[in-house]
Amino acid sequence: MSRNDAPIPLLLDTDIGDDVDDVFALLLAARHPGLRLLGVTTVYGDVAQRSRIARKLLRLGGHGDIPVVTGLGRTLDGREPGAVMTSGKGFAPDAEPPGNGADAGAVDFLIEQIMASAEPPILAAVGPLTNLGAALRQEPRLATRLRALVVMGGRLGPDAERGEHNVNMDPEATRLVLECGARLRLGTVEVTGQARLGASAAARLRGRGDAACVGAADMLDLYLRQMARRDTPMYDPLTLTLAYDAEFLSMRPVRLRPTYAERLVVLDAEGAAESRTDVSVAADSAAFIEHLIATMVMA
Ligand SMILES: [Ca+2]
Repeated sequence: MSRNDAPIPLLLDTDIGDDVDDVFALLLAARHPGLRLLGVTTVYGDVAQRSRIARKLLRLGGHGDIPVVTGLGRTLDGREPGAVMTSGKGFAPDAEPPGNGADAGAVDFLIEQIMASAEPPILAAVGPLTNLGAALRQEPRLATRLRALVVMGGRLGPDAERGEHNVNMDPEATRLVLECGARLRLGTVEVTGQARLGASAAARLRGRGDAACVGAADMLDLYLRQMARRDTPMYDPLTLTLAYDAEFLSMRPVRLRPTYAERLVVLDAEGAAESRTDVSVAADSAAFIEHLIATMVMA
């Protein structure tokens, strides 16, 4: 993007609170100068708590004006996911006063925002695709109103038959998203997982950043302890860069051939000269991690 371009309007749909990478995607979305974050929606499982975590992080960072709207906890086939909350435990209060557009219904919110936006927005999803699937089912014209759909999800390559959490958890929603016809940019798990953040990054964020960065660093440290990991993949924020800049992920146009089963969506991709679907093939992880930290501490 050139310096004079207006920031791209963005909606972010997230399952923040489990894997810690959503925290970094949220702050990147709120802070990257190339983006204008219209709102955040939460999805999958304990969505009320996910919304509280997102609100608290945004508030700590001075972004309390960005609406956070609670979405669907159950999948489209009615399954109620169990509580996990690995990274968000203890971070946000169990209850808080209403306000900030709380609990207005993420599906309606997404439809309103996308249909009303003067500039076609980007919708980025970094959790299971239930909210997006429900919104597309309710308003199929969404697909033509989006500048692009950016999705962290799917697995290609030798282990493709395992699928990937975000696409597996709600196959019907995944089908609605993959078949909607919007321009789709997919950050796949085997590529976006190459970028990892560890304790040294947490220390840098704590040393140079504001209260939101300290909150992110605390959640990262807690997550690393709970998972007994030295570092952890940054699938979501690396995928989010597809909303403003393709510098960190190399993409290729493909025709996707998904296979749907219960809790499993297997992707097969065939190269295409021209396609409205691009998938990630390589990551510049070191450059991305520097970019992520620099953008987070800039505010
Ligand atoms: Ca996520």
